[in-house]
Parts: sequence; C-alpha cells; structure tokens
Amino acid sequence: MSKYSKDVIQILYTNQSEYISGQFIAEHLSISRTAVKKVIDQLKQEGCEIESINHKGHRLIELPDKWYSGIVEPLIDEQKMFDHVEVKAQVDSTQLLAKQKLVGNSNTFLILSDEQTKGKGRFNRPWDSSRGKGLWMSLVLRPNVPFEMITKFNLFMALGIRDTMQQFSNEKVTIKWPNDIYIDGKKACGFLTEMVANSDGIEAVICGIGINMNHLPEDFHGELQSKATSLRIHANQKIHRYHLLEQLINQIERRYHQFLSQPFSTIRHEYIEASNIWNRTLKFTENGQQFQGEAIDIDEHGYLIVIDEQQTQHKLMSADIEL
Ligand code: BT5
Repeated sequence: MSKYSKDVIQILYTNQSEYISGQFIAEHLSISRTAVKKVIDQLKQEGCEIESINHKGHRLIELPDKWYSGIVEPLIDEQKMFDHVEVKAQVDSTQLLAKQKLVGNSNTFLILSDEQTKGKGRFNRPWDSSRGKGLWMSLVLRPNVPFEMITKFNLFMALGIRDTMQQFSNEKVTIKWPNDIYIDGKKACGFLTEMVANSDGIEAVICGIGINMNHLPEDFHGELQSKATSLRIHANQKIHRYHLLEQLINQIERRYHQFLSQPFSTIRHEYIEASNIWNRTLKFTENGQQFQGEAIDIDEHGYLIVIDEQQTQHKLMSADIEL
C-alpha cells in the first residue's frame, strides 16, 4: 500500500459529497498529480468505488468491506478516549494482540481487524470472524479501580453495545446476561472483558467485542446457521461500518464514564428492560454444574437471581445460559 493512500482516502472520505481535484490532493499532500493518480487507481483496485471525472476530480461513492486507518484514526481522535488505534487486515485475535501490546506502557488503545483467524470467545471457545463481515475489535482501558469492579464494567459495556446496535436494527436488540447481544432469538454479538491486575488493582481492562455486521444468512455455517444473526439481516440495508464504529465508540465512552462515577443500580432498570431472559425456563451452567431454572431479577450489584426447579435460589455473577 502506498504511504499516501491513508491520506488520500481520508481526504476523499471527509469530502464525500463533492468532487476533489487531483490538483488539490497533490498540493495538500505535497506530491505530484501522477502520484495521486497512482494512489486513486490502487484504491479503486482494492474495491473503493471512486468516480473520477475529467476537469472535476474524484468523488468517493462507496468503500469496500475493509477498515482504513485514514478513516478510523480521525474518528477515534475525536472521542479522545484512546491514545491510539491499530487497524489490521488479518490477525489471529485482536484480544491476543491487545494483551501483547499493553505490556510495558500505560496506553489506552483500540485494535480493529478485518478478519481474525483464531477469534476467541469465553473459555477459549472459537469465535467465527470472517473477513469483512463483522466488527472485530479489542479495546484496552486503564481504569483506576479495584479488580472486583470488572464485572460491573462488563454490565455497563453491555448496555453501550446494545444501544448502539439498536440504532441499526429494525427489531429489538436484547442483552442475554452477561455477555451476549441477541436479535430475534439469535446471537448477533458476543463480547468479553478480561483484565491484567496486580495487588494495587487493575492494570488494564481488555474488552473484546465481536458484532456480526453485514453477514447474510448464507454466510453462517454449521451450528451458527440456526444460532447466529447479523445487524444487516434486521436492517433494510447494508450497515455502514464507520457509522457503526463511531456510534459504538460514542456509547462506550458514555458508559465508561458512567461506570467510573455511578453504581450499577443507576442502570439496573435499563438493563433489566433490555434483557431477554425473563419468563422462560433456562438452562444454566455454572462452574461445570448444570441446572434448569428461571431468572427472576438482577440485583443492585448486577448479580442474576435464579430459582431452580427445586425452588432453591442462586445468585450468579457469571454463567452460561441456554435460552
Ligand atoms: C463470546 O464468547 O460471545 C465472546 C466473543 C468475543 C469475540 C471478540 S471479537 C474481537 C475480540 N477478539 C477475540 O478473539 N475475541 C473478541 P462465548 O460466550 O464463549 O460464545 C462463543 C460461542 O458463540 C461459540 O461457542 C459459538 O457457539 C458462538 N459463536 C461463535 N462465533 C459466532 C458468531 N460470529 N456469531 C454468533 N455466535 C457465534
């Protein structure tokens, strides 16, 4: 990739409603018009739909299913929440890479990848992360809080992710406590929060978020055919990945500040309202043990209160739930 393609795509994206002349781009970047033409040709080859008209210039019409750092960086800078962002075409897992990159510094950052070859869920379960279809990202934050707060962080993030996804879906987007986001009975997003801690508290929180963005039903294979869905399936149109990312970062920032300053009880009603686990018999797996029961409440600390078939009450902080 030419070292100028990042700048050229940034100029075209921020001026998307108009034609930008090769001359303007060349002057702006202090390069020749021939160099600009080369970059534009290369962007077209990558799948960018750019209309080029003699004596008028170039206009970006549509982007391919890929993250460009030239577009992501200004979007992240605006929020001021992260020190930097890294954009990859392919990684094993953004979560693994984030854990490597957080060592020896105190930076906050975001890693996004078009594709993950070894995307991971909880307990090392595989996370299907095909190229260009989803929003696969990990964020690293440095809250100065005791490590017990990590479960509270996860609860606040759940609402931020849900609210973002709701803006793009025609159907109700719900939270399946504690780690999944559902639409119409199927999983559209999974996220997980991990941490690095020492005796003083949390050194870093690493939150991995996988949103099925533009999958069509035939893009899911095996068990996912009946279990997974995407935002696009519940929207009238293809999801604009940069709009989704922008809204997600907005919501994450908002919920992060709320997490730092307020107790879970502030968002408890909102969380309960957004949850999809009520009034049904559920199968729970907690520490390897399985039981059936009904969820009856989420308490003021975020614990799920469950009554099993023997009428015994359980207070869960984390569990696998089968709907
Ligand atoms: C999760 O785990 O739901 C957390 C997934 C987190 C993925 C993100 S992507 C960016 C970052 N980098 C990573 O490597 N991971 C994070 P869990 O609750 O364990 O759910 C895993 C289960 O969800 C699997 O066993 C499948 O049944 C199902 N699954 C796998 N891929 C899926 C997909 N794309 N959509 C819906 N369900 C999926």
